[in-house]
Amino acid sequence: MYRIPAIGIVLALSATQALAHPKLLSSTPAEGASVTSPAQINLTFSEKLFDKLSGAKLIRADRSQATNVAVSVGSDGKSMQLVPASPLGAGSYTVEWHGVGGDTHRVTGAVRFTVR
Ligand SMILES: [Cu+2]
Repeated sequence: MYRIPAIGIVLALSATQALAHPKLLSSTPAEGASVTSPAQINLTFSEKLFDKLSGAKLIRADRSQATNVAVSVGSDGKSMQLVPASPLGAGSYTVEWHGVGGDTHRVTGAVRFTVR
């Protein structure tokens, strides 16, 4: 009877953990926060992102997209910044982000906040 060597299982598990797909660790503003108009929005991830395959949109309460927002992945690959060209007016916003990390999975998520 063929047996899978234990060392093979250990290597397979550690490879999986090293390439876990990116998770959002934190954001500024935080999920659900009510803030004064932010100069920029920052997202921090658990894994490096490929900047060409990653990005975000800022969506207003009426589902329109705020188009005057510059989106970039930080030089460390683990953060994303959205910088509005002009101050955000009062209301509800959703950051809809997507990212591709080392395991090549496309991961998406959203952060909601309110400008008061
Ligand atoms: Cu993954």
